[in-house]
Formats: sequence, C-alpha cells, structure tokens
Amino acid sequence: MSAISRKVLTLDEFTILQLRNFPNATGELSGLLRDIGLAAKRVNVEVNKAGLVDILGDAGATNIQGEDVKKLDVFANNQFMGVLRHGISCAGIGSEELDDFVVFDDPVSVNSKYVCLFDPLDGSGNIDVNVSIGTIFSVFRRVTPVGTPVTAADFLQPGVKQVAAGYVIYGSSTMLVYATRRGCNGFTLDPSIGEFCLSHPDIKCPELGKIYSVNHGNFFQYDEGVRKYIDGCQRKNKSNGGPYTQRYIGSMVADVHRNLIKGGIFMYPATQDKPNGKLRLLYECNPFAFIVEVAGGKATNGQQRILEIVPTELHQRSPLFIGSKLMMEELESHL
Ligand code: P6P
Repeated sequence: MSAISRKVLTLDEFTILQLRNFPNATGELSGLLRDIGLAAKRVNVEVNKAGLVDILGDAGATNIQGEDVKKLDVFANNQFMGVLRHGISCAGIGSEELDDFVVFDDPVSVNSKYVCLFDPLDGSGNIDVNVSIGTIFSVFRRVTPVGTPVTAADFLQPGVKQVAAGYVIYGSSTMLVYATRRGCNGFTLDPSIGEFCLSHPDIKCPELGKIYSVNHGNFFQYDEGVRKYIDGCQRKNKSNGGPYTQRYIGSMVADVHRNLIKGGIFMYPATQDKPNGKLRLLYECNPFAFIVEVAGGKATNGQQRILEIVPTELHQRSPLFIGSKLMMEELESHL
C-alpha cells in the first residue's frame, strides 16, 4: 500500500505514520500525543474567548509556588489530566498546579508504560493582557513495573530519559510542537477542521541567531559572566553578527518558540533573589532542553547540560540558558 501522499498531514495521521514506520511500536505514545492534542484543542477554545467569559481573574487559590492561580490554569490542568486519566497511555502525571504527582491507579492506566509532567498554562500572568501563553509537557517511560502504581521515581528522572516533549502555544495561531529522538515537528491548528496539521516538519534551530531574550530588570543581580555576555550581545561584532535584537515576552513558550524557529538565546539566570532561578526543571527546563537539543541547539543551567541534572524534587527550579548552538557556546565561554 503506497504511503499516505497527502499534502497536509493531521497530528493523528502523522503519529500513526510514525507507528507504521516502527512496526514494533505499541502505539501507546501515538495515543498519548493524540490525547494531548485533544486537550490542547479544548484549552484553546477557552483561551481564545478568555476575554468574553468570566474565566479571567484569580481562582482565589494559590498553587504550591504560592502564585495566584488563574481560573484558566485550573481549567487547563483539568483538561490535560482528564484526557490522560481516561486514556490508555499514561500511568500518572505531575503538574505545576498540583502539589504532588497523581497516580492513575485504575486497572487500565496502571498498565500504561508512560508518565507525563505538565505546566498546563505557562505564562498565565499574561492571560489578562492577551499575550501568547502555552502548555508544556514531558513524557517519560516509567521505571517502576507496569501494573503497579507509579511512584516518585517515575517522575524524578534526568531529562535525557525523556521519550517525548512538546508544547502548545496559544498565540496568533495555535501550534503544537513536539520532539522525539526521531525529530521535532510543528502542527498548526486549522480551526475549519479542528485538527492540528503538520506545518513545520523537521524543525532545526539555526546555529546562530540575532535575538537574545532575558529580563534586563534583573541585570545587576546576574553573575558577572552572564552580565559580560549580555553586554556583548549589545555590541557591534563582525564575528557573531552583533549587536543582537532584544526580545522578551515574559512568556517562556513564546520566547523559546520564536528562538527555536528564528535562532536566538533565552536566559533565565540565577539571581540573588532566586539563587536557583525561577523556572521549574521538570516541566519547563527539561522539555524545552529536549526539544531544542533534538533541533540542534543546546541547553544548560550555567554549569551542566539541563538534561543531565538528576532531579530530587517535583517542583525544583533551575537556571536556564537555551538556544542556538553557537550563541550558547559563546555564552559558555563567559561562564
Ligand atoms: P519574569 C511566566 O510566569 C514564566 O514562568 C515564564 O513563562 C517566563 O519566561 C518567566 O516566568 C518570566 O519571568 O521574572 O522575567 O517575569
């Protein structure tokens, strides 16, 4: 039978095609990605009308980070947790919105071989001002025996063990980008058919870009090496195309997505106020580090590769430097 020769593949067709190319695959990962795509479509509907319904404003609760939880955060968390709990491909999840990981211990889910970690709605502080926000996800193969309830060990794995990672960006269009070891691909939601369609096949992060993303408000709190690099980004330099353009949206998914496509570097360094940085290792740094490395870029915490950090806590934070290979190597020469 000839391969599907459609011009535009939907996410479901693409994941099934991957399955056809790897006959020994069980289809669980394809199913998990389709479940995530479904939840993303439901979240997208609410995000797109956030200004119209009483879904704005704080839910009155605060999450483990002590941050005000917006209603859309809660909605998004419940959508992703719901599709995975009722699917057949996930044995448990960890989420920025939940103090501890959740075990899916029904007879079907407990036999799944994957666990997921989520930031259900990253950049939620931007919801009320209509700036792009996103969902970030990370998928691991469990390390405990299939058929038993998952434990913390299944979630506290170094990022290099990820099977897949991705994000959804709810912006001028809604995109789902995910990476496996076989590559990184982007799908744009076509509202006319309600399907994510392959729009960015085999994404590669340009080795050199002209964009640097950092919160300049913290500049004097950064280590000297970081300040030297940022200073260099602003100077004329024939060898690296400087000066660069500074772009910082304050929504990690939007900043890193732009740099992934156009080339660039995103930094959330440690500061005196936040000695471990602000971003969470398991569901912000790890997934993006996996995606950007698959696309040819690099990601470190300033000392070591993000993907080699062995986590000790579900919500631990890490400094993050991530982006184009040559820009990262220039930064590393200052650290
Ligand atoms: P700051 C959003 O709250 C977030 O977690 C990331 O999406 C974003 O990159 C970062 O925080 C922005 O933090 O301290 O620069 O406002």
